[in-house]
Amino acid sequence: MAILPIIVAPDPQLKTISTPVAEITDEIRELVADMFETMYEAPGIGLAAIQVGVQKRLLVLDVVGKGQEGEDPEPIAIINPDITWVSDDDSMYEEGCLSVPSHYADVVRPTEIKLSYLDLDGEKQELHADGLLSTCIQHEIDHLDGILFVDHISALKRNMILRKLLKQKKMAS
Ligand code: K1U
Ligand code: ZN
Repeated sequence: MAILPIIVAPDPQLKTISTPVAEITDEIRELVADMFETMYEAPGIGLAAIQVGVQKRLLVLDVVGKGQEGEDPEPIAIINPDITWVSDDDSMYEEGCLSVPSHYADVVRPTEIKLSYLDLDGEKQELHADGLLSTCIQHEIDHLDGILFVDHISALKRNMILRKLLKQKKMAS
């Protein structure tokens, strides 16, 4: 297993639309294992493949363990997700992102969702999610469509955050 470098915004790769996984191979299983290790080490509660430079519709999450000691991990790997239903009511959550480090903002999303996806055995699964799980899944699926949580906030706040990140990148290079 390996800890993979996480791409930080602004970066054109984070704006790309990822393509469906055609076949669940050993290479995909190895990528998933590396993504879990990267997510827990960060620490984070989710990670999309594009954040580690792989343009595939694949994400991992664990909102139970939250990367903290004393909590039993509940890792979920989600391949080719398809949101089939969203609730009429919305919820607000202060989101963060490993690709937008040290910045947080309130984002409004549907409270509950239903989705179908493939698990690592290629079996179709259905999931009804609410609370943080629902928020995190929607955030990660946004990544697969080239959308960051800052795209849900005002242009003024977004540009301020992205400008700061760009300045940090320039200073580090
Ligand atoms: O970069 C990512 O997509 C992961 C992101 C997921 C997320 C967080 C909050 C709302 C929606 C989606 C993170 O994991 S940011 C870090 C974080 O939230 C966290 C880290 C350690 C413990 C608890 C939370
Ligand atoms: Zn993110």
